[in-house]
Amino acid sequence: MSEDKKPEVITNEDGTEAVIGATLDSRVTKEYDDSEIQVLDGLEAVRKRPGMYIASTSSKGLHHLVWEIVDNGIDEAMAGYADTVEVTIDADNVVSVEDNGRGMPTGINAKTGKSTIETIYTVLHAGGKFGGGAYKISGGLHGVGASVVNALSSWLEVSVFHNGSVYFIRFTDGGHPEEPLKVIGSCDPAKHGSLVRFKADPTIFTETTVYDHDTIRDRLRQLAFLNKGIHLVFHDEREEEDRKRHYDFLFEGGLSEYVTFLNKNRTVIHSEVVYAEGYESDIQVEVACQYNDGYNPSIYTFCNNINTVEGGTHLEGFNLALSRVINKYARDTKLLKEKDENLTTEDCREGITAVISVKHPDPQYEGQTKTKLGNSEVRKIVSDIFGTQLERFLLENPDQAKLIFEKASVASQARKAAKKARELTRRKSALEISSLPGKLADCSSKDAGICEIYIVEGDSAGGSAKQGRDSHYQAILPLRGKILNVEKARQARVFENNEIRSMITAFGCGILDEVDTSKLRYNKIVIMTDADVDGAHIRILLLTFFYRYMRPIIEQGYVYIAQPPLYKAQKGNTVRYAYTEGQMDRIRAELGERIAVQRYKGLGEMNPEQLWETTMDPKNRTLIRVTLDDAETADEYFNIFMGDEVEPRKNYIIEHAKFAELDI
Ligand code: 28F
Repeated sequence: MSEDKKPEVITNEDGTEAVIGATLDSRVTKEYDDSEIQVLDGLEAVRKRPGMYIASTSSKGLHHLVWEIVDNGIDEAMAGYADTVEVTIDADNVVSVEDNGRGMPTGINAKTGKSTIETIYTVLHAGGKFGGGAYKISGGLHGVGASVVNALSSWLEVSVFHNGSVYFIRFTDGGHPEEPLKVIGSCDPAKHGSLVRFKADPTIFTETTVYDHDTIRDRLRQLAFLNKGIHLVFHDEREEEDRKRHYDFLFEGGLSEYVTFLNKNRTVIHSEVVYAEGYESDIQVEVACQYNDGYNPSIYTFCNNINTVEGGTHLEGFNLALSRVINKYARDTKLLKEKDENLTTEDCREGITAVISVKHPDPQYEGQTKTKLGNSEVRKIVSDIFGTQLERFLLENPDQAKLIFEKASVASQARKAAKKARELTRRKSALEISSLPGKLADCSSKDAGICEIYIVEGDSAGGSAKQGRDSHYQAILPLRGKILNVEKARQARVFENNEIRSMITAFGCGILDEVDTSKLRYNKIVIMTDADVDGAHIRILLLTFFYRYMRPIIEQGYVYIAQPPLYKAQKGNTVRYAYTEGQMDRIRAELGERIAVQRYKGLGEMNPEQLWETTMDPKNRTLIRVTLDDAETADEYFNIFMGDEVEPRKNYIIEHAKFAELDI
């Protein structure tokens, strides 16, 4: 880590200059004036079609409300005017967000004739992001504006603390002000900032208005890592036993601490985190990385605090610098001999944990989910700033440099071996139909749009599934015993594994960077395992394989988990199945005492008809779709479950006793 390093101007190879070891001062020189707001539209449209503004009205959309208001506080903090953003969730799921910034402007807006605050909260797209001028850098992808939050709230209150006065306005029923903004009292003249409280409208968020503690905690912690020096405080005032519910996240080390956090359950191969920061033009860059003994890279990229899951030019700049600098260092120090080939980027990324964050005044996003950074100038800026500081790290820490080189060098040898193994697999799959695995009971339809494949644990359950299925569109692939833990195996071994080869050929979509989901032979890939700990383990092994080798099939929602029943209850001719303990209790209450209850220990105990009826028949079955909201969380799960460290795994299972129902 760079301790007390002085900022310094470096000259890049092409003569351009960058400042390293310093944070860009992103204050704007121009003062905001109350006329700078564009007036576009009213809030009714938002209530009519909330989906157009917040993507969904499910739990995800509900959390968007919080992110929007938090982002506004963070913007004020990023601009250098606030150092704390505090989030509180009250017992009744009322959210409060407060910052200690300048306080929103309390004057009158020339165009609307109303207070700026009323304008910001009632006019669609009114705000610095669209009006321009208030902030150089603005976080948040949605940028839907505070007015959308207001529109979708039963009530919302804004308080501003400024020059000893408390300004206040309250909106009800989707954004109608009760009264204009007014001073309602006085406060300590030293106090300044903005406070927003709101209650999500349950008639809009019909699924739930209950916030998820972990989701909010994780995002606030992430924001604290991404914005060093800013406190992100979280109070969850809702009742919950045995749980710590207050957090104050503050990371002076920024991304350096983020990488340490991400590597906490891993074995690192060198002691210090490589850290780089600097800026060029108006673009701020921060990068940290450290290698562990694993085989997969875990690289997270951000632009303006948004997780750019599809990568982009900042990631490209990082990749370029990483291999360029490591190869140059290895050549200069004769670790790489003249006859040796260069290490590839992939070699240099094996086992790396890295976080890349850029802050850009005018980000352009591309890609399917608009989470790929497109600004081309960023590539070189990241490459220059990270490259310079990585090179220094290697020169100043020769012992660690050697460990890093050796890691990449072993990866390079393994890559060459893996290539041979992959070519074998590929040749096999090129033979198409004839090479489909022998164990696969394929379906007769070739229409991928209706076809499903059940991955079933064990031959006996596989037998029942084969007999019970609708063979027109349901294929069965039985797996024997536990499958390989790909988290602990190199590619070469992964591709030698028979169960894994079977899946690759059966699915037909390819692997790694060659995955093409349009070639999938099935529209649903269903994991069907016993409802016990072993079943859960096999499931997580399968998901780990999909996550590491076929991530798009998870991202695009092709993977499902079947839910076999836990109990069969019978009274006379009435047969009922229970999939949870709670359901069983209800069935007991309904059918009364004299009932025969069978507890299923495994799928194998069900006859083919029962298995069809309870778990495979689209009319009755429940499939859980596996989703991947947040790669970091998923990565953490897979690492905890599949990594070497036993303690975190134990703790995790204790903490999440119901992990069998985990919806990753
Ligand atoms: C709890 C959420 O929303 N904090 C905010 C400010 C400060 C200013 C501002 C906000 C200009 C054009 C909008 C103050 N003084 N926390 C927050 N703190 N907005 S939001 O300006 C309003 C923008 O449209 C502010 C001087 N300049 C800006």
